[in-house]
Amino acid sequence: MANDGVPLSFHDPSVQGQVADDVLIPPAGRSEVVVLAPSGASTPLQTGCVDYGPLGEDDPTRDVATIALGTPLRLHYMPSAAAARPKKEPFGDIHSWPIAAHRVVNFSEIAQKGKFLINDKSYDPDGPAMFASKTGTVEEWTVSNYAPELHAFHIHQIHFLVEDINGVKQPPSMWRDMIMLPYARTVNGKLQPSVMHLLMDFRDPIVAGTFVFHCHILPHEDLGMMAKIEVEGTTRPLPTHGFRTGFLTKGEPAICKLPRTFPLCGCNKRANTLALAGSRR
Ligand SMILES: [Cu+2]
Repeated sequence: MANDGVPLSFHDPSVQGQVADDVLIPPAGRSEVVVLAPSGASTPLQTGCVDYGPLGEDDPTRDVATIALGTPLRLHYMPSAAAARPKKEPFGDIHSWPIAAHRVVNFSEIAQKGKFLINDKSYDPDGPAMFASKTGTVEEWTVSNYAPELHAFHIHQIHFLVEDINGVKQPPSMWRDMIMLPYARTVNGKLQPSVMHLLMDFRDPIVAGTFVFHCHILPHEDLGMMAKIEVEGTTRPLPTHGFRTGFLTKGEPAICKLPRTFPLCGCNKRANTLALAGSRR
Protein backbone atom coordinates (compact mmCIF):
# COMPACT_ATOMS: atom_id res chain seq x y z
CA MET A 1 0.00 0.00 0.00
CA ALA A 2 2.78 2.44 0.83
CA ASN A 3 6.53 2.79 0.99
CA ASP A 4 8.47 5.16 3.23
CA GLY A 5 5.16 6.68 4.34
CA VAL A 6 3.96 7.52 0.82
CA PRO A 7 0.95 5.66 -0.57
CA LEU A 8 1.49 3.98 -3.94
CA SER A 9 -1.34 6.17 -5.26
CA PHE A 10 0.40 9.41 -4.24
CA HIS A 11 1.22 10.32 -7.82
CA ASP A 12 -1.63 8.46 -9.52
CA PRO A 13 -4.79 7.80 -7.44
CA SER A 14 -5.85 5.08 -9.87
CA VAL A 15 -3.02 2.93 -8.46
CA GLN A 16 -4.70 1.20 -5.53
CA GLY A 17 -1.89 -1.14 -4.56
CA GLN A 18 0.38 -3.89 -5.72
CA VAL A 19 0.32 -7.62 -5.07
CA ALA A 20 3.67 -9.11 -4.11
CA ASP A 21 5.08 -12.14 -2.36
CA ASP A 22 8.05 -10.19 -1.09
CA VAL A 23 9.13 -6.60 -0.69
CA LEU A 24 12.67 -5.22 -0.76
CA ILE A 25 12.96 -2.93 2.25
CA PRO A 26 16.29 -1.08 2.49
CA PRO A 27 17.85 -0.40 5.88
CA ALA A 28 15.50 2.14 7.55
CA GLY A 29 12.98 1.79 4.70
CA ARG A 30 9.32 1.30 5.59
CA SER A 31 6.58 -0.61 3.81
CA GLU A 32 2.90 -0.82 4.68
CA VAL A 33 1.30 -4.06 3.59
CA VAL A 34 -1.85 -6.07 4.13
CA VAL A 35 -0.98 -9.73 4.66
CA LEU A 36 -3.36 -12.50 3.74
CA ALA A 37 -3.46 -14.84 6.70
CA PRO A 38 -1.35 -17.94 6.08
CA SER A 39 -3.20 -21.23 6.00
CA GLY A 40 -1.00 -23.09 8.46
CA ALA A 41 -1.15 -22.78 12.22
CA SER A 42 2.12 -20.90 12.26
CA THR A 43 4.25 -19.46 9.49
CA PRO A 44 7.66 -17.85 9.58
CA LEU A 45 8.15 -14.28 8.41
CA GLN A 46 11.48 -14.36 6.64
CA THR A 47 14.05 -11.89 5.51
CA GLY A 48 15.20 -13.19 2.16
CA CYS A 49 18.73 -13.54 0.90
CA VAL A 50 20.05 -10.27 -0.48
CA ASP A 51 23.04 -10.10 -2.79
CA TYR A 52 25.15 -7.31 -1.33
CA GLY A 53 27.85 -7.66 -3.98
CA PRO A 54 31.39 -9.09 -3.91
CA LEU A 55 32.53 -6.68 -1.19
CA GLY A 56 29.33 -6.81 0.82
CA GLU A 57 28.42 -8.95 3.79
CA ASP A 58 26.44 -12.12 3.38
CA ASP A 59 22.81 -11.59 4.23
CA PRO A 60 21.25 -15.04 4.19
CA THR A 61 17.60 -16.01 4.44
CA ARG A 62 16.46 -16.28 8.03
CA ASP A 63 13.33 -16.16 10.12
CA VAL A 64 12.63 -12.88 11.86
CA ALA A 65 9.26 -13.78 13.39
CA THR A 66 6.72 -16.55 13.61
CA ILE A 67 3.15 -15.69 12.79
CA ALA A 68 0.71 -17.84 14.77
CA LEU A 69 -2.97 -17.54 14.02
CA GLY A 70 -5.25 -17.01 16.99
CA THR A 71 -8.94 -16.34 17.32
CA PRO A 72 -10.12 -14.18 14.42
CA LEU A 73 -10.40 -10.56 15.44
CA ARG A 74 -13.71 -8.83 15.06
CA LEU A 75 -13.10 -5.48 13.48
CA HIS A 76 -15.16 -2.83 15.21
CA TYR A 77 -14.00 0.05 13.12
CA MET A 78 -12.92 0.50 9.57
CA PRO A 79 -12.43 3.94 8.02
CA SER A 80 -14.94 4.99 5.41
CA ALA A 81 -13.90 4.67 1.81
CA ALA A 82 -13.77 8.45 1.56
CA ALA A 83 -11.54 8.73 4.61
CA ALA A 84 -9.25 6.02 3.32
CA ARG A 85 -8.91 7.57 -0.10
CA PRO A 86 -5.27 8.62 -0.44
CA LYS A 87 -4.33 12.21 -1.04
CA LYS A 88 -2.86 13.07 -4.38
CA GLU A 89 0.58 14.65 -4.67
CA PRO A 90 -0.17 18.02 -3.01
CA PHE A 91 2.00 20.21 -5.21
CA GLY A 92 0.83 18.72 -8.48
CA ASP A 93 2.70 16.56 -10.95
CA ILE A 94 6.40 16.81 -10.13
CA HIS A 95 7.22 16.24 -13.80
CA SER A 96 5.55 19.55 -14.66
CA TRP A 97 7.99 21.54 -12.51
CA PRO A 98 11.18 23.03 -13.90
CA ILE A 99 14.40 21.40 -12.78
CA ALA A 100 16.15 23.98 -10.62
CA ALA A 101 19.47 22.11 -10.51
CA HIS A 102 21.11 18.93 -11.74
CA ARG A 103 23.47 17.37 -9.24
CA VAL A 104 25.81 14.41 -9.24
CA VAL A 105 26.14 12.24 -6.14
CA ASN A 106 28.78 9.50 -6.30
CA PHE A 107 29.09 6.86 -3.59
CA SER A 108 32.50 5.20 -3.43
CA GLU A 109 34.86 3.59 -0.96
CA ILE A 110 38.50 2.87 -0.42
CA ALA A 111 38.05 -0.48 1.26
CA GLN A 112 41.68 -0.95 2.35
CA LYS A 113 41.59 2.34 4.23
CA GLY A 114 38.06 1.93 5.54
CA LYS A 115 37.00 5.13 3.81
CA PHE A 116 33.40 5.56 2.69
CA LEU A 117 32.88 8.62 0.55
CA ILE A 118 30.30 10.78 -1.19
CA ASN A 119 31.74 12.74 -4.11
CA ASP A 120 35.21 11.72 -2.87
CA LYS A 121 34.62 13.41 0.47
CA SER A 122 34.34 12.00 3.95
CA TYR A 123 31.71 13.62 6.18
CA ASP A 124 32.93 16.61 8.12
CA PRO A 125 30.42 17.77 10.73
CA ASP A 126 32.10 21.19 10.86
CA GLY A 127 32.54 21.54 7.13
CA PRO A 128 30.34 23.40 4.67
CA ALA A 129 27.27 21.87 3.08
CA MET A 130 27.95 19.96 -0.14
CA PHE A 131 24.91 21.47 -1.88
CA ALA A 132 22.94 24.70 -1.52
CA SER A 133 19.33 24.34 -2.62
CA LYS A 134 16.15 26.38 -2.35
CA THR A 135 12.79 25.66 -0.82
CA GLY A 136 10.03 25.44 -3.41
CA THR A 137 12.10 23.76 -6.10
CA VAL A 138 12.62 20.38 -7.76
CA GLU A 139 16.10 19.09 -8.55
CA GLU A 140 17.29 16.08 -10.50
CA TRP A 141 20.06 14.09 -8.88
CA THR A 142 22.14 11.47 -10.65
CA VAL A 143 23.21 9.04 -7.96
CA SER A 144 25.89 6.45 -8.71
CA ASN A 145 27.53 3.66 -6.77
CA TYR A 146 31.17 3.01 -7.67
CA ALA A 147 31.67 0.34 -5.01
CA PRO A 148 31.28 -3.42 -5.52
CA GLU A 149 28.74 -3.59 -2.70
CA LEU A 150 25.29 -2.20 -2.05
CA HIS A 151 24.78 1.19 -0.50
CA ALA A 152 21.51 2.66 0.69
CA PHE A 153 20.78 6.28 -0.26
CA HIS A 154 18.69 8.22 2.24
CA ILE A 155 17.90 11.90 2.63
CA HIS A 156 16.24 13.60 5.58
CA GLN A 157 13.21 15.90 5.30
CA ILE A 158 12.08 15.13 1.76
CA HIS A 159 10.97 12.35 -0.54
CA PHE A 160 12.16 11.80 -4.07
CA LEU A 161 10.69 10.16 -7.13
CA VAL A 162 12.92 7.45 -8.60
CA GLU A 163 12.91 7.98 -12.37
CA ASP A 164 15.15 5.13 -13.47
CA ILE A 165 17.69 2.63 -12.17
CA ASN A 166 20.46 1.48 -14.49
CA GLY A 167 18.41 2.73 -17.42
CA VAL A 168 15.23 0.93 -16.38
CA LYS A 169 12.32 3.34 -16.04
CA GLN A 170 10.55 3.06 -12.69
CA PRO A 171 6.79 3.20 -12.04
CA PRO A 172 5.20 6.49 -10.91
CA SER A 173 4.66 5.00 -7.47
CA MET A 174 8.39 5.03 -6.68
CA TRP A 175 8.27 7.84 -4.12
CA ARG A 176 10.89 7.06 -1.50
CA ASP A 177 13.25 8.51 1.03
CA MET A 178 15.35 5.31 0.95
CA ILE A 179 16.64 3.45 -2.08
CA MET A 180 19.22 0.71 -2.49
CA LEU A 181 22.01 1.62 -4.90
CA PRO A 182 22.92 -1.47 -6.94
CA TYR A 183 26.58 -2.34 -6.67
CA ALA A 184 29.12 -1.56 -9.38
CA ARG A 185 30.11 -4.39 -11.70
CA THR A 186 33.27 -5.04 -13.63
CA VAL A 187 32.59 -5.66 -17.31
CA ASN A 188 35.52 -6.50 -19.61
CA GLY A 189 37.91 -5.31 -16.93
CA LYS A 190 36.18 -1.94 -16.59
CA LEU A 191 34.28 -0.78 -13.53
CA GLN A 192 30.68 0.08 -14.31
CA PRO A 193 28.98 2.06 -11.56
CA SER A 194 25.26 1.79 -11.07
CA VAL A 195 23.33 4.94 -11.89
CA MET A 196 19.88 6.22 -11.04
CA HIS A 197 18.03 9.48 -11.52
CA LEU A 198 15.94 10.97 -8.75
CA LEU A 199 13.58 13.94 -8.75
CA MET A 200 14.22 15.59 -5.40
CA ASP A 201 11.12 17.32 -4.06
CA PHE A 202 11.92 20.48 -2.09
CA ARG A 203 8.51 22.05 -2.79
CA ASP A 204 7.03 21.82 0.70
CA PRO A 205 7.54 25.20 2.44
CA ILE A 206 8.47 23.40 5.65
CA VAL A 207 11.56 21.91 3.99
CA ALA A 208 14.37 24.26 4.87
CA GLY A 209 17.56 24.41 6.86
CA THR A 210 20.64 22.20 6.94
CA PHE A 211 20.20 18.45 6.98
CA VAL A 212 21.95 15.38 5.68
CA PHE A 213 21.86 12.64 3.08
CA HIS A 214 23.83 9.46 3.63
CA CYS A 215 24.19 5.73 3.27
CA HIS A 216 21.81 4.12 5.73
CA ILE A 217 24.04 1.11 6.30
CA LEU A 218 25.17 2.61 9.56
CA PRO A 219 28.82 1.49 9.65
CA HIS A 220 29.24 3.13 6.22
CA GLU A 221 27.62 6.33 7.42
CA ASP A 222 29.79 6.34 10.54
CA LEU A 223 32.90 5.91 8.40
CA GLY A 224 32.12 9.04 6.40
CA MET A 225 29.43 8.26 3.82
CA MET A 226 27.31 11.29 4.62
CA ALA A 227 27.00 14.90 3.43
CA LYS A 228 25.09 18.03 4.31
CA ILE A 229 22.68 19.98 2.18
CA GLU A 230 21.58 23.50 3.01
CA VAL A 231 18.12 24.42 1.78
CA GLU A 232 17.42 28.10 1.80
CA GLY A 233 13.87 29.12 2.61
CA THR A 234 12.65 32.65 2.25
CA THR A 235 12.05 35.15 5.01
CA ARG A 236 8.56 36.01 3.80
CA PRO A 237 6.16 34.59 6.40
CA LEU A 238 3.66 31.88 5.65
CA PRO A 239 0.21 33.18 4.73
CA THR A 240 -1.11 31.49 7.84
CA HIS A 241 0.75 30.19 10.82
CA GLY A 242 -0.34 26.60 10.26
CA PHE A 243 1.87 23.66 9.61
CA ARG A 244 1.62 22.35 6.06
CA THR A 245 -0.72 25.06 4.93
CA GLY A 246 -0.55 27.22 1.87
CA PHE A 247 0.72 24.56 -0.50
CA LEU A 248 2.58 26.11 -3.35
CA THR A 249 1.12 26.41 -6.75
CA LYS A 250 3.37 26.12 -9.74
CA GLY A 251 5.73 29.06 -10.03
CA GLU A 252 4.90 30.50 -6.61
CA PRO A 253 8.00 31.23 -4.53
CA ALA A 254 8.49 29.14 -1.44
CA ILE A 255 7.59 30.77 1.81
CA CYS A 256 8.81 29.77 5.21
CA LYS A 257 9.81 31.86 8.19
CA LEU A 258 11.13 28.89 10.12
CA PRO A 259 14.37 27.77 8.56
CA ARG A 260 16.98 29.52 10.63
CA THR A 261 15.19 30.00 13.91
CA PHE A 262 15.58 26.44 15.18
CA PRO A 263 18.64 24.31 15.82
CA LEU A 264 19.71 22.88 12.50
CA CYS A 265 19.83 19.24 13.36
CA GLY A 266 19.08 16.53 10.83
CA CYS A 267 15.50 16.33 12.04
CA ASN A 268 14.44 19.98 12.21
CA LYS A 269 11.19 19.16 10.47
CA ARG A 270 10.05 17.53 13.67
CA ALA A 271 11.57 20.30 15.75
CA ASN A 272 9.62 22.83 13.71
CA THR A 273 6.43 20.87 14.18
CA LEU A 274 6.89 20.72 17.91
CA ALA A 275 7.78 24.38 18.10
CA LEU A 276 4.68 25.31 16.14
CA ALA A 277 2.50 23.15 18.37
CA GLY A 278 4.00 24.90 21.38
CA SER A 279 3.46 28.35 19.95
CA ARG A 280 -0.26 27.77 19.61
CA ARG A 281 -0.77 27.45 23.35
CU1 LIG B 1 26.79 2.03 2.39
